[in-house]
Amino acid sequence: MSKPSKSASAPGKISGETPTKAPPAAPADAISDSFAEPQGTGGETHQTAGGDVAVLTTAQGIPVADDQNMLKQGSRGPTLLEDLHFREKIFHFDHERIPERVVHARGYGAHGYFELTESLSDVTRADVLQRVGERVPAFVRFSTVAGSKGSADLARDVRGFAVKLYTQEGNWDIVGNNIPVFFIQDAIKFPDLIHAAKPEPDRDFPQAQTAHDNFWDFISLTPESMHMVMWIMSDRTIPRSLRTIEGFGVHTFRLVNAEGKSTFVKFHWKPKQGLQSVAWNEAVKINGADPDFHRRDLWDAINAGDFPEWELGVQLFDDDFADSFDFDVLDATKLIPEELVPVRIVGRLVLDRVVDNFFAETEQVAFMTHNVPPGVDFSNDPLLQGRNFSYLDTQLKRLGGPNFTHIPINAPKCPMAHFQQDGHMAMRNPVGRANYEPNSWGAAQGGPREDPVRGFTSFAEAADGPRQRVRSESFADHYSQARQFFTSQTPIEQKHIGDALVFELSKVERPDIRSRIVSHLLNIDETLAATVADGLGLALPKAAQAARPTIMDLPPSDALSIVRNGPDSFKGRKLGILLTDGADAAIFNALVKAVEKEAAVYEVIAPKISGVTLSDGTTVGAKQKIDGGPSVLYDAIAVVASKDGAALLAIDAAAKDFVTDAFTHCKFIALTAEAHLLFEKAGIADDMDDACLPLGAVKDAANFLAACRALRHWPRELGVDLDAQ
Ligand code: HDD
Repeated sequence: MSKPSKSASAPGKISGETPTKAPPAAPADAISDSFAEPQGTGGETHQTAGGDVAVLTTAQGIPVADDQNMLKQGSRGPTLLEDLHFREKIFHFDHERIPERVVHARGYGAHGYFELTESLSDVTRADVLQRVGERVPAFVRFSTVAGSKGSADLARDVRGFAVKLYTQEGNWDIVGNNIPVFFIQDAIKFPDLIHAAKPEPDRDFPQAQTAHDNFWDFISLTPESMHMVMWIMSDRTIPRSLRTIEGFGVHTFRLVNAEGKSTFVKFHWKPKQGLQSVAWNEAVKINGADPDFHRRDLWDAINAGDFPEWELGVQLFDDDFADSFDFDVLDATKLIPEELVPVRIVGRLVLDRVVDNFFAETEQVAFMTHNVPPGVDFSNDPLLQGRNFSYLDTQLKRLGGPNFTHIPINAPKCPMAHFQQDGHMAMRNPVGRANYEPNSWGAAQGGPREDPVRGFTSFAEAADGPRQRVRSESFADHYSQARQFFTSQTPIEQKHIGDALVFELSKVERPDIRSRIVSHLLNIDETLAATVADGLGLALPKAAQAARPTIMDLPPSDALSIVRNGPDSFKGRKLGILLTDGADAAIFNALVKAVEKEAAVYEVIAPKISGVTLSDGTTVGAKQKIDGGPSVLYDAIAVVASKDGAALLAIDAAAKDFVTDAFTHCKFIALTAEAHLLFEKAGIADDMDDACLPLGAVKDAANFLAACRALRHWPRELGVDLDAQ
């Protein structure tokens, strides 16, 4: 039976519609309620068609008798213009799309909550940061930056990490990325950066990639981007999951307390799942095997009750620290190492509910950097100042009018009262005579009125100086923190940075652009520059002229490495079990038990999607047929095969790829003795190492899952990478 909508008891009214008598400050609950139940289309307000089934109607509520045929004169046409149902249906369909975001077009969102675990009442008056244990609703949208809405999830790209907290003092948006720095220092360069990164304008390719001339041309002429370049060439831009990325507010913001005292702050989201990325060769293959890899992973995890969680951390510092720091805290191409200013954990963000409707929530959500509650304020970072204009402006184009705050996902969940009115698609309309302030209509003094105590006040920073277009001298060091990032990486991570640079620059057609990048690398790390030059077959150029010499001895920071910040369990990770008919039932069952004990998940991959019959006669369903479930979709693999099953796998190209890819991507592998034949025929039997474990007895399953906690066996990589030989 179809679920009756809220409006079922009020015939003729679309669910979510605001009653005409609603006060100007419609209670937020009335709006958010429309998420609580699926939005009706009005159809269910009519009597049913022969029982329980709701009658199909037009958007005007007119019952429809035939949804299969247009209205025609005779049986073979012509078609008649008076066909109101056809015209309305096609009219609406023709207008279903809204412009995709100019950046961060591909994204995926989920609902949850933020809970305060440590009060910041000493440094801010923001209500949401006062009382430990209190929760506010949250919505998070993760995204890639350069690709269009239909691009693949594993593009090498920065990930957006935009958080909307529905506080009692209005919406607070922390619109961040999974990288704590940015390409540019001044917002006026943003259109240039994005034009250069997006597909080239004459040919409209490449899609969702920075591996092309325009991007590297711009970068090579923009030395301030070098720190960010180190981050985007690291594995941070090919995360294993949206659940395994960090988030950063990037800019220096302010917290302001009740006395008007300001403290600088940088925001961090730290994943409880630990940091994890995939290998580049793996990312390329995931994009083909499952372009929705990240969104599916988030959807599946939340629906399975494995709710991803992040800690909110703050780095707090004052003017004295800012003055003593080697770099300008207003420069978004710099970070503050955690060793200098520790990250204080003050809250947790949990995502526990997927959306009901992608368009209504994830597509229409509007994040704006200027959405901050009283007690949070901006710094003079020129990138942040520019963003504060751009985000409001872009919503007008994207969402079609000034009333986008009436869309439930964007509506605050606290009381609202103002005199903004009319405009396209006004859903929340004031009643009564007064639409201006001050007025003397109504009870009391005819509110709503300002509140100088509770209301938002800007930090009273004094500013002076001539009006000019300049870049501050204090922003001039472009290489020191790039070097610090590089020296903070483990050897395998350093290797991946070199590999990524060689890959990207090998897609650049103009040798002078390649060479210009290497000239910048020389100011960062000479070995890296030499590796990249060698990988490109390029003579080492002269180092780029630097506005400031590189500080060579900034101390490495462990917090900047992914490998050093991984999880200590296999929880939430996925084991792929390649299973054949006649496979040992005891071993399969032991594997499943060990997976469940580790709070991990598994999928069965089989020669046929109908599944397999095990040695004891039990049948097991398959999630994937072998060529639809390549090993790149799994964190570790096990091959549980019978003798006959292994013989069949050994002549199957997809099965051979399954094990060679897993091996190349440094994954942990478990296999029964019979399955060895597959590894022989795949050509990897002789190279098998400590991370390839036997499944000879039931107890081996638990040992294998324990080994998987290390996630990858990186020492293997040098053995299989041609470049490294
Ligand atoms: Fe931006 C979207 C993050 C610089 C202009 N940005 C957007 C989103 C994220 C970021 C996560 C997607 C929000 C969503 O899911 O809807 N942007 C950043 C970060 C930056 C940054 C971390 C640097 C620290 N952005 C930046 C600058 C400008 C913009 C300098 C312009 C002056 N960004 C936009 C935008 C977008 C956007 C055009 C496109 C869609 C939207 O805003 O709502 O306004």
